[in-house]
Amino acid sequence: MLHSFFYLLALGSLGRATPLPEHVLHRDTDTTVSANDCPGYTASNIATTDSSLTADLTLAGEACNVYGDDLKDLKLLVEYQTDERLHIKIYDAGLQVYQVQESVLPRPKSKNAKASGAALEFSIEENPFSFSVTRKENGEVLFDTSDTPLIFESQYVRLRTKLPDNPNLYGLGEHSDSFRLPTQNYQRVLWNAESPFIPRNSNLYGSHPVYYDHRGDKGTHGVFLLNSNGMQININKSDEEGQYLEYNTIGGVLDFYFMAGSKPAEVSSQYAEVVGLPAMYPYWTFGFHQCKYGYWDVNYVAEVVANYSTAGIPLETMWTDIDYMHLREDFTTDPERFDMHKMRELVDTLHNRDQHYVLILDPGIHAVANYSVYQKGHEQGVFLKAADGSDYLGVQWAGTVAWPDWLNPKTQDWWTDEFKEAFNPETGIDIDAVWVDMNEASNFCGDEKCDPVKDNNGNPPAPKNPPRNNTGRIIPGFPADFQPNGTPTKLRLRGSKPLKSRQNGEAGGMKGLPDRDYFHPQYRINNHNGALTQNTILTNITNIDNTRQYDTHNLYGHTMASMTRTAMLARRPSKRPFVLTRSTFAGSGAKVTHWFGDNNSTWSDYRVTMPQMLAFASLHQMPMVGSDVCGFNGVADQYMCARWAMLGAFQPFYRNHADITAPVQEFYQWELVSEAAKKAIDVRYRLMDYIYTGLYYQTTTGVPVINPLLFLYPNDANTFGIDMQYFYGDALLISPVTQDYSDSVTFYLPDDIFYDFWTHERVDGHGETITRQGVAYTDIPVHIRGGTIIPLRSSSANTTKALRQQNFEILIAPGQDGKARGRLYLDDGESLVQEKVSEIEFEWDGEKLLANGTFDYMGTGGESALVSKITLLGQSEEVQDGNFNAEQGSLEVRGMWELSGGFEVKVGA
Ligand SMILES: *[C@@H]1O[C@H](CO)[C@@H](O)[C@H](O)[C@H]1NC(C)=O
Ligand SMILES: *[C@@H]1O[C@H](CO)[C@@H](O)[C@H](O)[C@H]1NC(C)=O
Ligand SMILES: *[C@@H]1O[C@H](CO)[C@@H](O)[C@H](O)[C@H]1NC(C)=O
Ligand SMILES: *[C@@H]1O[C@H](CO)[C@@H](O)[C@H](O)[C@H]1NC(C)=O
Ligand SMILES: *[C@@H]1O[C@H](CO)[C@@H](O)[C@H](O)[C@H]1NC(C)=O
Ligand SMILES: *[C@@H]1O[C@H](CO)[C@@H](O)[C@H](O)[C@H]1NC(C)=O
Ligand SMILES: *[C@@H]1O[C@H](CO)[C@@H](O)[C@H](O)[C@H]1NC(C)=O
Ligand SMILES: *[C@H]1O[C@H](CO)[C@@H](O)[C@H](O)[C@H]1NC(C)=O
Repeated sequence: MLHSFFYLLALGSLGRATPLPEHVLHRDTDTTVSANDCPGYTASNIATTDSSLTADLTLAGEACNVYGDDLKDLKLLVEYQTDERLHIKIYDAGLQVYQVQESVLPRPKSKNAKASGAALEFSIEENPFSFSVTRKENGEVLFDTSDTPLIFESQYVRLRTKLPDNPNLYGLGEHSDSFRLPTQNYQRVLWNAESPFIPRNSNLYGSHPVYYDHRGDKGTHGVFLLNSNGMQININKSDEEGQYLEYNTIGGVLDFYFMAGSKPAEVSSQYAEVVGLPAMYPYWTFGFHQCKYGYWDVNYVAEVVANYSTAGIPLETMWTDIDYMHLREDFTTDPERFDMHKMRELVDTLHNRDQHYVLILDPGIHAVANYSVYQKGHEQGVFLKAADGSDYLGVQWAGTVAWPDWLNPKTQDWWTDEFKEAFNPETGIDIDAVWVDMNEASNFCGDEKCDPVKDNNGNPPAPKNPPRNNTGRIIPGFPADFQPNGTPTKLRLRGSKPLKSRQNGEAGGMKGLPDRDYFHPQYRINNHNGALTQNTILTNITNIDNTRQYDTHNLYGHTMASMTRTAMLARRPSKRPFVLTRSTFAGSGAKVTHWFGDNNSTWSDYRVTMPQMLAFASLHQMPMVGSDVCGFNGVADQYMCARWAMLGAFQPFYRNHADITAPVQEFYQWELVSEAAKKAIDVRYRLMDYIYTGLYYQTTTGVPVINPLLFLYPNDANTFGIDMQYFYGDALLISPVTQDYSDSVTFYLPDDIFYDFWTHERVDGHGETITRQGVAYTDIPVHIRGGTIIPLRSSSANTTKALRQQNFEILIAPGQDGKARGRLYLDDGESLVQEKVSEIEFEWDGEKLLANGTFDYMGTGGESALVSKITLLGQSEEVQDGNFNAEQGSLEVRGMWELSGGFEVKVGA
C-alpha cells in the first residue's frame, strides 16, 4: 500500500522527466545523430547443424554511438529447442553484457529438435544482418528485422520487427491498458515502479516482456524477450515505416524465445515451458479475503471478523497491513495495539473457526542498532552495499532502511530464520500465508541527492488513531481478552539466536559492462516516475554477485518473493506456500501470486481488472491474481462496490482491501453490497472445485484457467478485442455490467449454444451482441458454454472447509453436436505433495454421462466425494420424462454416485 502523501510527493515536488524525441539525440550543438544512420552488423562464419545455427556479427561500418558505444563483435545463436520453440540469442562476443542469472530464471534445456521438423523457420540475411521467423505450414512471416539496422550499444539495444497492419497483439505487462494492445503510437515501458492509481499508458509494478500475436486462422505465436533491463517497446505505424514493434532496451542482450502455438492456449503452454508452470495454491485461498490499511488495533481486526460473521457473509481469511508492526518494523508487533498474546488468540480463534490469517512484510529493514532483525542481517552481510562497504540506505515505512540483497544466498538463511521465529506456531504468529509489498523497490528517498538519514519523511508515521483497546461492544466468538472488561496480557519480546551461513557459489561473466551512466542513460525510457532512480534503489548499487541494480532492478520484487516462498516452505515444508507479491517478473507465477496494486475506487479501475486479470492469467502464467475489490484508494460507493463484489467473485484471487485514507468498505457496510456479496460468494464457493480443477490443469499443462474469448473462439475476429467479458474456467462466460451506474449491458455471444447460468435457459449465440436491461446491482450475467460439464457443490458454506463437506452436482450443457465434456480434480487442498488425487473426466455422449479417470481421493474428515444430482440442460417438453423441470428446460436425476470409480448414468428416456 502507499500512503497518499507519497503520491503527492512523487508527482508534485519531484516532477516528471520529459522523454527525448524519438531516435534523435543532440550530442552537441553541431551534429545530430539518428539511430537510423547506424551501420548495423554483418554476419559471417555461419555454422549450422540439424538443430542450430551460429554466426559472428561484426559492426558493419563506423560506430554511430547514438546512445552509448556500439559493440563491435556480437554472436548469434539459433536453436530449434523443440518443434514449437525457437531460441534466438544475440549477445556480445566478450560475454560482459549482463544476462539474467540462471538462478533467477533457469533456462529451458534445448531438446535439439531438427530444423526440418520444426513449426518455425529461421532465415538470416548476412549483409546487412537481419533475420526473420516464418511459420512453415503457411509461409506466414512472424518476425522480420530487415527494415532497420540492429543497434547494440553499451546502454542501448534496438531491434525492430515489421508486422502486418493492425496486428492483434497482447501482453507486455504489467499495464492497465486494453488487453489487445493499441497498434499506433503506443509505448510500453518496463521498469518496475510504485504506481499509485495504476496510471494508464505507464509502467507499473511488474515486467513481463512477452507478447502474443494472434492472426486468426493463420495461427497465434508468442515472442518472449528474456531481458530484465529497463526498456521501452514502441508499437507504431506510419506511412513511411509501416506497422512495426520496436524494442529499445538500455542494456542486456537480445535473448528471444519464439513459441509457435499455433492456438493461443498452446502459446501459453509453450511459454510455461520457458518460464515455468505456475505453482498450485491451497484450496482455501479461493475463499473470500478481507483487508484494510488502518485497522489500527487487534480488537478492530477481531471486530471486522465478527461483523462479517454477524452479517452472514462468509469470510475465509483476514489480513493485516503494516498497522500490526512495532515502528513499522518487519517481524515485530506493536506491543500496545497488537499485543502478542492477543494476536495469538486472534489467530487461534480464526483457526478454530476454520478461518485464516495473513500478514504483510516490506523489504526495507529499519537500520537501527537495537532492532535485532537488522542487526543479524548486518552481521551476516545480507544488505546491499554502498561504495564504502557500509549498508546502502533508503527510506521506507520504518524510516531509514537497509535493503536485503535477494541475490545473496545468505539472505535466504537470514530471512528464513526470521520467518521461523516470528511465525512460529508455538510462540509467534501462526500465519497461513504472507504478503510482500513495496518491492519494486519503492524508496521514499527520491533520488541520488536524498539523504536517507535526514530526509526520512518523518517515517514511521505515528498511527493516526489511538489504540482502541475496547469499545465496550461484545465481539462474538473471541476470547475474554477481546471483550469488555477482559484482562489484557502483555507480550514477551523475542530473543535472538545465532544463525548458520552458507557459501556464495556464483562467479563468472555476464555481470554487465563497466563504466556506464547508471543514473541517466542517454536513451530515456519514459518511466512515469521520471529518472530511472526516482524513488527506487539507486541503479549504481552493486549486488553480491557484482551485477548492478541498473540491470537487475526489475528482478528485485521477483527475487524477494521467491525467497519468501522458500522461507514459507522451510517453516511448513509439507504445505503449499501462498505468497502475494506486488512486484513481479517473467516467471514469478512459478512461485507466487499477485494483486494489481494500489488501484482506485472508480468504475474505470473496476473495468480494468478484467484486462489485467486476462493478461496475467492467460498470457503471463500467473493465474492466481485479482484486484483490490472495491478499490484501494478513493471512496467506494455502494453501487460500484456491489458490482465489484460480483465481478471479483469470478476472478481467481478475491480480496477486498482499502487504504488508510479511504473510508471503510467491508461488504457488510451496506445492505446492497451485503446482498451482492452473499450471492457472489455463494456461487463462487459452489464453483470452487471447478475453478480449482482449472488451476490444477494450468499448473500441469500451462493451459490457462481463465480464458479470453479469443482463446476459445480463435477464428472469430469479433472476439479478438473483447476484454470486458471472459471465460471463468473454460465453461462460464462472464459478461458484467461495465458502465457507471448502469443496469444494462451489451455483450457478445459467439456462434455457439449457451445456457443462462442462473435460469438454465438456452440462449443461442449468433456471433452478435445482445443487450440485457434491468441487471440489478446484485446480479451478473453468466452463461454456460455448450459442450461443457461443470461439477459444482450442491450448496455453499461459511468456510471452504465446510464447503468440502457438501456433495457434488453435475451440470451437463450439451453443445451443437449434443455432446459435452468436463473434468474434476480432487486432492486434500493443501499438501505440497499429494498422495492420493482424483482426476475425473466426464463425458456426455447424448444419452449417458460417463465418469472415467482416476478415483483415489475419497476425502478426509467428513469431506464429500458423492454426486447427489445430475442436471441435463437444454431439454424440451417432448422428452416426457418424470424428471423434467419445465421452468428450466432441464432433466434432473438424483443419485448418490460415489466418486470412487468410473460410472455411467443414463439421463432421459
Ligand atoms: C509513432 O510514429 C509517429 C510518426 O512517425 C511518431 O510521431 C511517434 O512518436 C511514434 N510513437 C511511438 C510510441 O513510437
Ligand atoms: C461492527 O458492527 C457494529 C454494529 O453494527 C458497528 O457499530 C461497528 O462499527 C462495526 N465494526 C467494524 C470494525 O466494522
Ligand atoms: C529502539 O530504540 C528506539 C529509540 O530509542 C525505541 O523507540 C525503540 O522502541 C527501540 N526498539 C526496540 C526493539 O527496543
Ligand atoms: C552511487 O552513486 C552515488 C551518487 O553519485 C554515490 O554517492 C555512491 O557512492 C555510488 N554508489 C556506488 C556503490 O557506486
Ligand atoms: C480516485 O477515485 C476517487 C473516487 O473514489 C476520485 O475522486 C479521485 O479523483 C480518483 N483519483 C485519481 C487519481 O484517479
Ligand atoms: C453461515 O452461518 C450463518 C450463521 O451461523 C448461517 O445462518 C448461514 O446459513 C451459514 N451460511 C452457509 C452458506 O452455510
Ligand atoms: C476409461 O479410461 C481408460 C483409461 O484411459 C480407458 O482405457 C477406458 O476405455 C475408459 N473407459 C471408457 C468406458 O471410456
Ligand atoms: C483502554 O482501557 C484502559 C483500561 O480499561 C483504559 O484506562 C483506557 O482509557 C482505555 N483506552 C481508550 C483509548 O479507551
